[in-house]
Amino acid sequence: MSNSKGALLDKLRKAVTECERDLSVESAEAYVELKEDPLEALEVLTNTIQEVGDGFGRGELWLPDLIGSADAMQGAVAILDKEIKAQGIKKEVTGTVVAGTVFGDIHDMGKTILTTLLSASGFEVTDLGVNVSAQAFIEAVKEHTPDILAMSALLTTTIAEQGKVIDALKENKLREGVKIMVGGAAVSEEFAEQIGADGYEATASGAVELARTLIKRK
Ligand code: B12
Repeated sequence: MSNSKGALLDKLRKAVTECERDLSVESAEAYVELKEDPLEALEVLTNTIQEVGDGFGRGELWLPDLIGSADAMQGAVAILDKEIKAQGIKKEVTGTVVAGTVFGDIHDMGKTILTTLLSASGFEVTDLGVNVSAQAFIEAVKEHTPDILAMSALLTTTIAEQGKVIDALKENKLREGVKIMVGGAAVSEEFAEQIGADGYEATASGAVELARTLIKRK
């Protein structure tokens, strides 16, 4: 197979579907060497892992398939992330963000793509990682006084945590000082409004635009 852009995107698709981490890493490296847009490759990877997730949801695939596909995807994401960060290195700081995936949830990739794009767009980001308790979010808001708090949740059983964090911020009299954006596959615009977040976006690039808008409203 050639190493044209189209062929590499096909290889990335195949690598995630067939749980081939080495192929994923090699293809991402070759893609970056071509100087093609890393966001396009991330979009292909995201769509492919979602298809894998749908197969799992329908009972056609098993947890080891999900783990293998996620592992393969992470190999490529790390390389594309590095490239995006390198491209955004000289940007001025436009605002500060504390981000994390909520308690009970270990889904990492969407949150990591989000923090990478925010960093590349000039935001100073503190990434708290995954499975972040409401208390840990509160401590981080106290410590870093960010412009924006960004929370990710992928499970219908963990989205309520986002509301809990907002309530805890109110109890600690910290809510007024910070804009809150929420996202992740299980979250919707309607849910975001219901819990009193300041914004929701379905994609990480949309989230960067949202972050810029929220900063202007501060
Ligand atoms: C990969 C994956 C895993 C991997 C995660 C690996 C890792 N290190 O992240 C592993 C195998 C560990 C895993 C585990 C589980 N998973 Co899972 N997983 C997925 C899968 C296939 C893809 C998620 C992903 O990474 N997508 C790619 C990223 C780039 O997309 P994203 O996260 O949605 O993020 C994008 C946007 O949402 C947005 N975004 C993300 N965060 C934020 C935040 C803000 C503020 C904003 C504005 C935007 C934003 O930007 C991102 C880029 O555009 C999804 C399927 C799906 N459709 O989402 C299932 C899925 C989420 N998992 C599911 C399940 C059930 C589980 C398990 C419970 C399985 C089990 N029986 O153990 C466990 C739960 C573990 C836990 N406690 O968290 C279900 C959830 C069902 C539900 N309704 O709750 C799904 C939907 C699969 C399915 N169809 O059944 N999973």
